[in-house]
Amino acid sequence: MDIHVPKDHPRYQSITIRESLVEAVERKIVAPAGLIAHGRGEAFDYLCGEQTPPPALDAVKAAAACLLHAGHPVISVNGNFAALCAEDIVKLSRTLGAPLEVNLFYRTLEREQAIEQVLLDAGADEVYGVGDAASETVPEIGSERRRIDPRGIGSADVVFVPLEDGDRTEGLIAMGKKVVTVDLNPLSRTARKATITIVDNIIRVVPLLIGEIESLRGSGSHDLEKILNTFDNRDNLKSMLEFISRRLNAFSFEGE
Ligand code: PTJ
Repeated sequence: MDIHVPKDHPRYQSITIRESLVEAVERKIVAPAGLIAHGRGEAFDYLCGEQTPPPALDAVKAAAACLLHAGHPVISVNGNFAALCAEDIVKLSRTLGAPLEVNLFYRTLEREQAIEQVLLDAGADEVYGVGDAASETVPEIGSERRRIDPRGIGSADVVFVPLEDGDRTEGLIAMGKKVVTVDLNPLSRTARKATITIVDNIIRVVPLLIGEIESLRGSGSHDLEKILNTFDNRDNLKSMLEFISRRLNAFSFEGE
Protein backbone atom coordinates (compact mmCIF):
# COMPACT_ATOMS: atom_id res chain seq x y z
CA MET A 1 0.00 0.00 0.00
CA ASP A 2 1.33 3.45 -0.91
CA ILE A 3 0.64 5.88 1.93
CA HIS A 4 1.73 9.47 2.09
CA VAL A 5 3.19 10.61 5.41
CA PRO A 6 4.03 14.33 5.63
CA LYS A 7 7.70 14.84 6.62
CA ASP A 8 6.68 17.10 9.51
CA HIS A 9 4.48 14.39 11.06
CA PRO A 10 5.80 13.85 14.63
CA ARG A 11 5.96 10.07 14.05
CA TYR A 12 7.32 10.34 10.48
CA GLN A 13 10.39 8.14 11.02
CA SER A 14 8.52 5.50 12.98
CA ILE A 15 5.70 5.26 10.41
CA THR A 16 8.13 5.16 7.49
CA ILE A 17 10.14 2.33 9.09
CA ARG A 18 6.94 0.43 9.83
CA GLU A 19 5.78 0.78 6.22
CA SER A 20 9.16 -0.40 4.93
CA LEU A 21 8.90 -3.52 7.12
CA VAL A 22 5.39 -4.26 5.85
CA GLU A 23 6.76 -4.00 2.33
CA ALA A 24 9.69 -6.28 3.32
CA VAL A 25 7.16 -8.92 4.46
CA GLU A 26 5.65 -8.83 0.97
CA ARG A 27 9.16 -9.41 -0.47
CA LYS A 28 9.65 -12.38 1.95
CA ILE A 29 12.60 -10.65 3.65
CA VAL A 30 10.81 -10.16 6.98
CA ALA A 31 8.75 -12.99 8.51
CA PRO A 32 5.14 -11.98 9.40
CA ALA A 33 6.10 -12.50 13.07
CA GLY A 34 8.90 -10.00 12.49
CA LEU A 35 6.26 -7.24 12.53
CA ILE A 36 5.20 -8.32 16.02
CA ALA A 37 8.85 -8.39 17.13
CA HIS A 38 9.26 -4.87 15.73
CA GLY A 39 6.18 -3.65 17.62
CA ARG A 40 7.62 -4.98 20.87
CA GLY A 41 10.91 -3.27 20.08
CA GLU A 42 9.08 0.02 19.37
CA ALA A 43 7.35 -0.13 22.75
CA PHE A 44 10.66 -0.49 24.59
CA ASP A 45 12.22 2.20 22.40
CA TYR A 46 9.44 4.53 23.52
CA LEU A 47 10.30 3.79 27.15
CA CYS A 48 13.96 4.59 26.42
CA GLY A 49 13.03 7.95 24.88
CA GLU A 50 13.94 6.79 21.33
CA GLN A 51 17.58 7.66 21.88
CA THR A 52 20.62 5.70 22.96
CA PRO A 53 20.47 5.28 26.77
CA PRO A 54 23.80 5.90 28.59
CA PRO A 55 24.31 2.23 29.67
CA ALA A 56 24.03 1.18 26.01
CA LEU A 57 27.12 3.26 25.19
CA ASP A 58 29.16 1.13 27.65
CA ALA A 59 27.76 -2.02 26.03
CA VAL A 60 28.66 -0.73 22.55
CA LYS A 61 32.26 -0.18 23.70
CA ALA A 62 32.45 -3.68 25.22
CA ALA A 63 30.90 -5.16 22.07
CA ALA A 64 33.48 -3.40 19.87
CA ALA A 65 36.30 -4.69 22.09
CA CYS A 66 34.88 -8.23 22.02
CA LEU A 67 34.48 -8.26 18.23
CA LEU A 68 37.98 -6.80 17.67
CA HIS A 69 39.53 -9.28 20.12
CA ALA A 70 37.87 -12.23 18.35
CA GLY A 71 39.79 -14.61 16.12
CA HIS A 72 36.81 -15.28 13.82
CA PRO A 73 33.86 -12.94 14.42
CA VAL A 74 30.72 -13.53 12.32
CA ILE A 75 27.67 -11.32 11.75
CA SER A 76 24.38 -13.23 11.79
CA VAL A 77 21.61 -11.62 9.74
CA ASN A 78 17.88 -12.27 10.06
CA GLY A 79 14.93 -10.71 8.24
CA ASN A 80 14.35 -7.68 10.49
CA PHE A 81 18.06 -6.83 10.67
CA ALA A 82 18.42 -6.99 6.86
CA ALA A 83 15.29 -4.90 6.25
CA LEU A 84 16.25 -2.22 8.78
CA CYS A 85 19.96 -1.72 8.04
CA ALA A 86 21.30 -3.56 4.97
CA GLU A 87 23.88 -0.92 4.02
CA ASP A 88 25.16 -0.51 7.57
CA ILE A 89 25.45 -4.30 7.92
CA VAL A 90 27.78 -4.41 4.91
CA LYS A 91 29.76 -1.44 6.32
CA LEU A 92 30.11 -3.24 9.67
CA SER A 93 31.24 -6.42 7.92
CA ARG A 94 33.93 -4.46 6.00
CA THR A 95 35.09 -2.46 9.05
CA LEU A 96 35.48 -5.62 11.11
CA GLY A 97 36.56 -7.98 8.31
CA ALA A 98 33.78 -10.33 9.46
CA PRO A 99 31.66 -12.50 7.15
CA LEU A 100 27.87 -12.26 6.93
CA GLU A 101 25.66 -15.29 7.48
CA VAL A 102 21.91 -15.53 6.96
CA ASN A 103 20.49 -17.37 9.97
CA LEU A 104 16.73 -17.45 10.33
CA PHE A 105 14.19 -18.36 12.97
CA TYR A 106 11.52 -18.92 10.27
CA ARG A 107 13.80 -20.63 7.80
CA THR A 108 12.81 -21.11 4.12
CA LEU A 109 15.13 -21.16 1.11
CA GLU A 110 13.06 -18.39 -0.50
CA ARG A 111 13.66 -16.10 2.51
CA GLU A 112 17.35 -16.99 2.73
CA GLN A 113 17.80 -16.06 -0.92
CA ALA A 114 15.76 -12.86 -0.58
CA ILE A 115 17.94 -11.72 2.35
CA GLU A 116 21.14 -12.76 0.54
CA GLN A 117 20.04 -10.59 -2.40
CA VAL A 118 19.34 -7.56 -0.16
CA LEU A 119 22.89 -7.85 1.24
CA LEU A 120 24.46 -8.33 -2.21
CA ASP A 121 22.52 -5.29 -3.48
CA ALA A 122 23.88 -3.31 -0.50
CA GLY A 123 27.45 -4.17 -1.57
CA ALA A 124 28.29 -7.50 0.14
CA ASP A 125 30.68 -9.77 -1.79
CA GLU A 126 29.52 -13.04 -0.28
CA VAL A 127 26.82 -14.24 2.10
CA TYR A 128 27.12 -17.51 4.03
CA GLY A 129 24.37 -19.77 5.32
CA VAL A 130 22.14 -20.00 2.23
CA GLY A 131 20.64 -23.41 1.34
CA ASP A 132 22.96 -26.41 1.64
CA ALA A 133 25.85 -24.17 2.75
CA ALA A 134 24.31 -24.28 6.23
CA SER A 135 25.39 -27.89 6.68
CA GLU A 136 26.23 -27.93 10.41
CA THR A 137 23.91 -27.72 13.39
CA VAL A 138 23.71 -26.09 16.80
CA PRO A 139 23.30 -29.23 18.95
CA GLU A 140 21.07 -27.56 21.57
CA ILE A 141 18.33 -26.64 19.06
CA GLY A 142 15.85 -29.17 17.70
CA SER A 143 14.34 -27.45 14.63
CA GLU A 144 15.45 -26.24 11.20
CA ARG A 145 16.74 -22.98 12.69
CA ARG A 146 19.68 -24.83 14.21
CA ARG A 147 21.46 -24.99 10.82
CA ILE A 148 24.69 -23.00 10.53
CA ASP A 149 27.47 -22.60 7.94
CA PRO A 150 30.80 -24.21 8.93
CA ARG A 151 32.70 -21.31 7.26
CA GLY A 152 30.71 -18.80 9.34
CA ILE A 153 28.92 -19.31 12.66
CA GLY A 154 30.13 -22.94 12.76
CA SER A 155 33.77 -21.88 13.22
CA ALA A 156 33.17 -18.46 14.85
CA ASP A 157 34.40 -17.65 18.35
CA VAL A 158 32.22 -14.52 18.60
CA VAL A 159 28.82 -14.13 16.90
CA PHE A 160 27.01 -10.81 16.52
CA VAL A 161 23.33 -11.89 16.61
CA PRO A 162 20.90 -8.97 16.93
CA LEU A 163 17.12 -9.30 17.47
CA GLU A 164 17.53 -12.92 18.42
CA ASP A 165 15.48 -15.54 20.21
CA GLY A 166 16.64 -17.04 23.49
CA ASP A 167 17.09 -20.64 22.31
CA ARG A 168 19.70 -19.86 19.72
CA THR A 169 21.61 -17.57 22.05
CA GLU A 170 21.73 -20.34 24.64
CA GLY A 171 22.69 -22.89 21.96
CA LEU A 172 25.60 -20.78 20.70
CA ILE A 173 26.83 -20.12 24.25
CA ALA A 174 26.65 -23.88 24.98
CA MET A 175 28.92 -24.40 21.93
CA GLY A 176 31.51 -22.19 23.67
CA LYS A 177 30.92 -19.10 21.52
CA LYS A 178 30.55 -15.56 22.78
CA VAL A 179 27.29 -13.87 21.75
CA VAL A 180 26.97 -10.12 21.22
CA THR A 181 23.35 -9.10 20.79
CA VAL A 182 21.17 -6.02 20.36
CA ASP A 183 17.74 -6.15 21.99
CA LEU A 184 15.52 -3.28 23.08
CA ASN A 185 13.92 -5.55 25.67
CA PRO A 186 16.31 -5.77 28.66
CA LEU A 187 14.11 -8.52 30.15
CA SER A 188 14.29 -10.95 27.22
CA ARG A 189 16.00 -14.33 27.59
CA THR A 190 18.46 -13.34 24.84
CA ALA A 191 19.35 -10.13 26.68
CA ARG A 192 20.01 -12.08 29.87
CA LYS A 193 21.85 -15.02 28.30
CA ALA A 194 24.13 -13.17 25.85
CA THR A 195 27.74 -12.33 26.67
CA ILE A 196 27.14 -8.68 25.80
CA THR A 197 23.72 -7.10 25.25
CA ILE A 198 23.27 -3.65 23.77
CA VAL A 199 19.83 -2.35 24.78
CA ASP A 200 19.13 0.13 22.01
CA ASN A 201 17.54 0.29 18.56
CA ILE A 202 19.59 -1.64 16.00
CA ILE A 203 19.23 1.33 13.62
CA ARG A 204 21.21 3.53 16.03
CA VAL A 205 23.54 0.76 17.25
CA VAL A 206 25.27 -0.27 14.02
CA PRO A 207 26.70 3.21 13.19
CA LEU A 208 27.79 3.60 16.85
CA LEU A 209 29.45 0.19 16.78
CA ILE A 210 31.28 0.95 13.53
CA GLY A 211 32.58 4.21 15.08
CA GLU A 212 33.72 2.43 18.27
CA ILE A 213 35.47 -0.33 16.29
CA GLU A 214 37.30 2.33 14.29
CA SER A 215 38.39 4.18 17.42
CA LEU A 216 39.57 0.99 19.23
CA ARG A 217 41.22 -0.55 16.17
CA GLY A 218 44.77 0.42 17.21
CA SER A 219 44.37 -1.00 20.75
CA GLY A 220 46.43 -3.98 21.83
CA SER A 221 45.00 -7.23 23.17
CA HIS A 222 45.68 -6.16 26.76
CA ASP A 223 43.65 -2.93 26.41
CA LEU A 224 40.73 -4.75 24.77
CA GLU A 225 40.74 -7.35 27.56
CA LYS A 226 40.70 -4.57 30.14
CA ILE A 227 37.52 -3.15 28.58
CA LEU A 228 35.96 -6.63 28.53
CA ASN A 229 36.92 -7.43 32.10
CA THR A 230 35.32 -4.27 33.44
CA PHE A 231 32.00 -4.94 31.65
CA ASP A 232 29.34 -7.01 33.38
CA ASN A 233 26.23 -7.80 31.30
CA ARG A 234 23.95 -8.31 34.32
CA ASP A 235 25.03 -4.98 35.84
CA ASN A 236 24.51 -3.22 32.51
CA LEU A 237 20.96 -4.66 32.19
CA LYS A 238 20.26 -3.57 35.75
CA SER A 239 21.38 -0.03 34.87
CA MET A 240 19.08 -0.13 31.84
CA LEU A 241 16.08 -1.14 33.98
CA GLU A 242 16.92 1.63 36.47
CA PHE A 243 17.15 4.10 33.55
CA ILE A 244 13.69 3.04 32.30
CA SER A 245 12.13 3.17 35.78
CA ARG A 246 13.54 6.65 36.42
CA ARG A 247 11.91 7.79 33.16
CA LEU A 248 8.59 6.18 34.11
CA ASN A 249 8.71 7.74 37.57
CA ALA A 250 9.35 11.16 36.08
CA PHE A 251 6.34 10.69 33.77
CA SER A 252 4.07 9.57 36.61
CA PHE A 253 4.68 12.82 38.52
CA GLU A 254 4.27 15.09 35.48
CA GLY A 255 0.51 15.59 35.88
CA GLU A 256 0.59 16.63 39.57
O1 PTJ B 1 13.89 -13.34 10.27
P1 PTJ B 1 13.70 -14.48 11.23
O2 PTJ B 1 12.97 -15.65 10.61
O3 PTJ B 1 15.00 -14.94 11.86
O4 PTJ B 1 12.77 -13.97 12.44
C1 PTJ B 1 13.17 -12.83 13.17
C2 PTJ B 1 12.30 -12.60 14.42
C3 PTJ B 1 12.64 -11.20 14.97
C4 PTJ B 1 10.83 -12.66 14.02
C5 PTJ B 1 12.59 -13.71 15.45
O5 PTJ B 1 13.97 -13.76 15.73
C6 PTJ B 1 11.80 -13.51 16.73
O6 PTJ B 1 10.68 -13.96 16.88
O7 PTJ B 1 12.41 -12.79 17.66
P2 PTJ B 1 11.76 -12.38 19.08
O8 PTJ B 1 11.82 -13.57 19.98
O9 PTJ B 1 10.47 -11.68 18.87
O10 PTJ B 1 12.83 -11.34 19.59
C7 PTJ B 1 13.14 -10.16 18.90
C8 PTJ B 1 13.62 -9.15 19.92
O11 PTJ B 1 14.12 -8.03 19.18
C9 PTJ B 1 12.53 -8.62 20.85
O12 PTJ B 1 12.96 -8.72 22.19
C10 PTJ B 1 12.37 -7.12 20.45
O13 PTJ B 1 12.16 -6.30 21.59
C11 PTJ B 1 13.73 -6.83 19.82
N1 PTJ B 1 13.66 -5.80 18.79
C12 PTJ B 1 12.71 -5.62 17.83
N2 PTJ B 1 13.02 -4.59 17.02
C13 PTJ B 1 14.21 -4.10 17.45
C14 PTJ B 1 14.62 -4.88 18.59
N3 PTJ B 1 15.77 -4.64 19.24
C15 PTJ B 1 16.55 -3.63 18.77
N4 PTJ B 1 16.22 -2.86 17.68
C16 PTJ B 1 15.07 -3.06 17.02
N5 PTJ B 1 14.75 -2.29 15.97
